[in-house]
Amino acid sequence: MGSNPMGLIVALDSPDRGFEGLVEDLCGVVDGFKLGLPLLMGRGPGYAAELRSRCREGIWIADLKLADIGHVMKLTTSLVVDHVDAVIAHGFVGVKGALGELKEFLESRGRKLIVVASMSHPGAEEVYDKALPLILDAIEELGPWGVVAPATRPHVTTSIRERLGPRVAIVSPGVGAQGAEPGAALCAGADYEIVGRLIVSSPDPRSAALAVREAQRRRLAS
Ligand code: 3DU
Repeated sequence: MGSNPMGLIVALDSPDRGFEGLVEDLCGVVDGFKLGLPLLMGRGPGYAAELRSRCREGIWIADLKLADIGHVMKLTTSLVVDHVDAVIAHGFVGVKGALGELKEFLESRGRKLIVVASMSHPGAEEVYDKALPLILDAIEELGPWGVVAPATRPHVTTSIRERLGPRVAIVSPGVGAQGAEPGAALCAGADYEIVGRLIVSSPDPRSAALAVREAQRRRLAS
């Protein structure tokens, strides 16, 4: 990866607001959009198609945070697979009968799998970090397009990059509302930073996104 050293993906989560205008404003300014479960459940999976019709550029990700047997993960994914480029699933469910089946399904539809390797909230230290070596074993065996790694704990992101090498895409949430500075995860080895509230809750999301980009650039240059 590393083809876009300043990747920025915007997280759209709230089920209570329409994001059509925001997507149009940010189209071409950011590298993609991540649609959260509250939004997809509240508005319905077809809302992904509605939003995407407002911006044909960038990567569109359904953040379903799947954690089930392969059969059920495929059923869930089938509701949005035509409208997005990639789907996020948890890594701890393992490959056999779970992520392996999901990956095969997604690839048969020309879509990408992104697997959570670790998370950005403080509780990730309680379980996720302890299980990280096992989760990375599963990810190595699986070979997904991308993984999720925390911007809030850049040393974890760096260790994931070192272990998995340059070919996997690392997407990194936790910038802004969760405390990480723009650019911190990119410096730690991520390809894309995921930013939600810092941008979508701003009165001027386009200016906020441009400010994040500028902060990423400065941080990478320092
Ligand atoms: O904190 P923000 O508003 O920037 O949103 C972060 C987004 O990233 C949100 O959609 C959340 O579901 C997702 N995410 C994490 O915050 C932490 C993770 O470990 C994985 C995904």
